[in-house]
Amino acid sequence: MGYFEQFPQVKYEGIQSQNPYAFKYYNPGERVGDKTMEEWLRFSVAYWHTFTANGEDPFGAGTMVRSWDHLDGMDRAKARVEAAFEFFEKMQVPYFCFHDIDVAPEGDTLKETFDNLDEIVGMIKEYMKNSRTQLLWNTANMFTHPRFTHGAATSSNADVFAFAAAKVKKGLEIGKELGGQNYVFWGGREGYETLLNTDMKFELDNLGRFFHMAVDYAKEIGFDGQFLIEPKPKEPTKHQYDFDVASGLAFLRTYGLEDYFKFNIEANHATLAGHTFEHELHYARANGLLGSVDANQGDLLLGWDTDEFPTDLYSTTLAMYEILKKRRAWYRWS
Ligand SMILES: [Mn+2]
Repeated sequence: MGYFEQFPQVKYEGIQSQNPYAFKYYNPGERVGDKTMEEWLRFSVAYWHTFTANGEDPFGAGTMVRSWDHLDGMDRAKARVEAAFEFFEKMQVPYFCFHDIDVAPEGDTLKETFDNLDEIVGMIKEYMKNSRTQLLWNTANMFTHPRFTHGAATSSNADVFAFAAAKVKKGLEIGKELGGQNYVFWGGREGYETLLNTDMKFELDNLGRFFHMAVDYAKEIGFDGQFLIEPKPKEPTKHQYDFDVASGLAFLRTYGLEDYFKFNIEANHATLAGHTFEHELHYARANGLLGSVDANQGDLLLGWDTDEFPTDLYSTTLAMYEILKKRRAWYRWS
């Protein structure tokens, strides 16, 4: 039995279509210049928003009702994989992405957590054999558990640094196992609230060391996915070290990492930094470091990260312009 049996496969039907389960503008096979829309856009489903997060906010409980909620632990994780690949098939989406704890529950120990991950990753790998959907990127969640309250690679606690390193090591192995095209580092709680108890230089040095260890390990195991930094200026910490593309670029150059990383630009993170989405895309592109895009939008009247679907046509058009300009193919087309 499927989770989305009542829904047909979503196909392009054009702007005249009244079918709510049809693409009105996105026609995957339609050529724009010398690429198809699908090749330009490379859509990816985010596992946490779509299958794992329950919609809770600081004021109240979750609001999302999933048909696998009655299950617990590994049973729920396995049901999510089944639902996810059914959804990918219905949407004909070429990519997906996930944090480690989106797909498998944490155990009481790191070993138990990794055993859970191994089992679920094995299941995902099996499903991928019969699916066109590939892994755009995976990442390690290093911000939800209380141990990360003061950061991961920039934590003041050496045990936390080691724990985070183990999670990234595992994440790189999973990326290799599933053929991930990128590996993402979002800062999470890599930042601070007050300088009175923060040794900023020491924390940044540790972050630089951490990334070098990740680069070295990727080389060691032959993982050739692109490393991406996803800048965000604040939330959850007041001052996040990867504030925007400019500060991220300065960090990478300071620590000799600029050859190993590109940027994953998120629209809502750009606006939280006081930039437009296209500014961040352009800054990354101008430096040859535009890697991937989290094409959401925020709400300027709220001022926090709302991760909404992009509906602002002006912003979306300018963002797409930057993406088209990035590709050499566009110049032939123009
Ligand atoms: Mn966000």
